[in-house]
Formats: sequence, structure tokens, C-alpha cells
Amino acid sequence: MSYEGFIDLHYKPDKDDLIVEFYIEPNRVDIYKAANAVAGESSIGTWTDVKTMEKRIAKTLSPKVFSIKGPHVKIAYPCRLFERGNMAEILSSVAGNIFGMKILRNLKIIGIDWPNCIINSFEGPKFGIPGIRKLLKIPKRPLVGTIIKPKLGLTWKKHAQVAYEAWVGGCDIVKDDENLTNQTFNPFDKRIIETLKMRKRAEKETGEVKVYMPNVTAEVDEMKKRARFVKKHGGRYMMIDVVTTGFSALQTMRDENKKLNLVIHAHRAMHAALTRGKMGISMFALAEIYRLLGVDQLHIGTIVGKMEGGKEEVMDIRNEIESTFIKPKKHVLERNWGRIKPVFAVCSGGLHPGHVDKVIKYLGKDVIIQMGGGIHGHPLGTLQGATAAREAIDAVMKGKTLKEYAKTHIALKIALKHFGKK
Ligand code: CAP
Ligand code: MG
Repeated sequence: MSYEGFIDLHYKPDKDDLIVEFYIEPNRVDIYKAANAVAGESSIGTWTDVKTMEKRIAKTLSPKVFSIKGPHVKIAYPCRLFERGNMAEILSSVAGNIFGMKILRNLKIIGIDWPNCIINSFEGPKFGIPGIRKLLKIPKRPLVGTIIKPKLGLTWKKHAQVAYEAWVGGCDIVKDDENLTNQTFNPFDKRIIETLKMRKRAEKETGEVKVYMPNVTAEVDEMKKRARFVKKHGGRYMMIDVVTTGFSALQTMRDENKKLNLVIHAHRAMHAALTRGKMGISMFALAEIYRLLGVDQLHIGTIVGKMEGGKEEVMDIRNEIESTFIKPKKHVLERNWGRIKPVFAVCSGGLHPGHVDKVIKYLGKDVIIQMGGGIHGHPLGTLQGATAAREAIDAVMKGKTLKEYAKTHIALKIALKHFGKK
């Protein structure tokens, strides 16, 4: 079936349809031709009619272009087009060849409305926000964490020492950076054992539950091995670079985690290659996918930090991954996430203690605020940097401004002066 006959602007989507909202910029054709081509190539069609096509196939598996408003096109795909529980296949359909078609100048997935027939075939988060708050015994306030810096180069012993200082200073969480895995200068096994030892020491000294998020990113069998190693040595979390390792690897790790029971922290390094600009898939749509695949925590941007991601977009993503009932608005489709638990939004990237009030103002208290340079760059070093970050959270929780609170909290005062109160 060539790229024709998919447009039906009177079609009312069925509750089992998977609906994709595309931003389509045609290349020297009109939007109707472009929309037809996207619908065809993402489902059962190709560039020309084929003798092997059967009426039955066209009738039961054809998607419907049911809305065209300027460059915004909505396509409803019958659920039976897809293999349940196979995210790679679903995306190879609705986010596959179509991005390379000459007939399009730009193409972006703005959002995907997942029908229950598909949602029910995915695990969703194991812990989610309630499980994490229970594990850390932190019922209300935002969690505060750091990323060990420099990103790479520290020895495993120094890494563990810096982690200890961050925990004792006030961090709940310490994570590996996205590109630290098992390098010769910082071997995974030595780092895990030593850092978990330091975590225990910090817990004893502070009386608080502390978290270490080791980066298990690797080929999937190796990731399984590393995750089991973490579990064996008393770890509670694993961090996965979910974009570079891939959707299927994440599904495998989520499955493996049924036995391991670790919290999955999803770092999104490389996402901007897909989510920025007019090509690819929005971070909003990616965030929904990662919620379905079962991450417990996900980086979503900060609004105020060093990475791109505007206020409305980041707030929409936070809402989409943390709420059960989503009210429709502009490009946000109505949704009931049902049994799929809420994912903890992670704000990281260029943050320092002076940003904390703004992040909480925009994104609420169900956030994990992470600072790398914003803690290890404190003039008095990591421990005081972590103290300043925790003092900033405490200030907001007590209804005080950072400036006011800094008058009686020296670590915060120095941080605000050094980084500037933005
Ligand atoms: C932050 C960070 C995170 C980014 C990821 C970094 O360090 O460790 O990976 O936040 O960006 O390597 O840049 P800083 P995002 O606190 O020193 O900036 O959360 O947007 O995916
Ligand atoms: Mg990083």
C-alpha cells in the first residue's frame, strides 16, 4: 500500500488506539502528502503499491490521520499493529524510518498517548516516589544529592572519600557521573566496595539513610553482573545511562531487577541528540517511555541550570512522570497512569545552593536536586558544599528565604556569595 488513503479527519480514535502527535515540516509537498507518508511508512505502507497487499491488512492495520492543525498532525494506530511489551518494536514503527524520509524537512514526536492495551504490557517503576521516600525515611522534603567531580580521574579510594564528605555534609545521595563506569583508574568493584563502606560510616555518624548510585552502564550482560555485584555488597540503587544503553537493555535490567530490588536511577546522557530542535522525539515523550519501562528516578532538566529545557516543558515533564491523572492541555494528552507508579523527577545540571528556592518554586518538593560543581566547587570544599546545599533545602522547608537563612548558616552564606544568588 503506497502512502495514500490514511487521512480520515472524521475518525474518532478508539480507546485501544496508540495516538502519536507529530510536528511535521514537509519538504516541497503539502502537509496531506507528508502526513500520509508518515502514517504509511510507520505502519504497513511503502513508496509504491505492492501486489502482496490484502484488503484484510489494509482494513485491520491501517492507522488514521485524524487531525491536521498546521504542522501538528495526530495519527491513531490500531493496538494490534504492535507487539505488547516490546518498546524497541513500537518505536521502530512510530519513531523509525519516518525520520529519514526525503519528503520531510523536519519531523518530531511531540507526545504519545499510550492505550491501556500497551501500558499493561510494561512493568513501570518498582519503587516510584513512595517507595523511595520510604526507603530513605524522608517523607516530605526534596532529596539532595551530588555527582562526584571531577567526572573522571579520581582513584576509587578518593572517590569514596569525597562521597563520605558529601554524605556527612548533608547529601542524601551520591552518584557516579554518567561516563564513570569501570576505567583503570577507578575500577568498578573496588569503587563499589569502598564507597559502600564509606556510606555505612556516614550513616552511622549522621543517623540518616544514605544512598550511593553506582553507574552500571555497559553491555547488558555486563550490566546484570555489575547490578548483582552492587546488590551483593549492600547497594540499594543502580544508575543506568538509559539513552546510550538503549530501550531493550533497560527492559532487561528492569526484568533482572525483579530479583535484585534495586532502585533504578535513569541518567539521560545523549537525550539532547534526540530531543533538541525540530527533529526527533520530545523529552516529554521520552519521559513517558521511561516511566513505562520502569525507571524510578529520571533527569528532567532544571529550568534554571546549565542545560536547555524551558519552564513549561520541564514542568509538564515533571507532571507527566509524577502524577496519576493528567489533565489535557496544549500538547499534553489526558492520561490515567493507573498502576504505573510515579517517577521521581531529578533536577541536575549547573545547579548550586542559590538555585534551590527557584527549583522548588517551579517543580515542588517531590524532586531530587543534584549538584556537582555546585557542591564540590564550594570555597570550603565538598563537606561544606553539601552542608550549604542541605541548608538551602532546610531554608525553603522552614519558609525562609535563602538570604535570611544564610545569616545564621555560614556554609550557605559562603555558597551564595561564591556562586551568586540567582
Ligand atoms: C551535572 C552532571 C549531570 C547533568 C546531566 C553533568 O553536573 O553530572 O550529568 O546534570 O544533565 O555531568 O553535567 P553539574 P541533565 O552539577 O556539575 O552541572 O540532568 O539535564 O540530563
Ligand atoms: Mg554528569
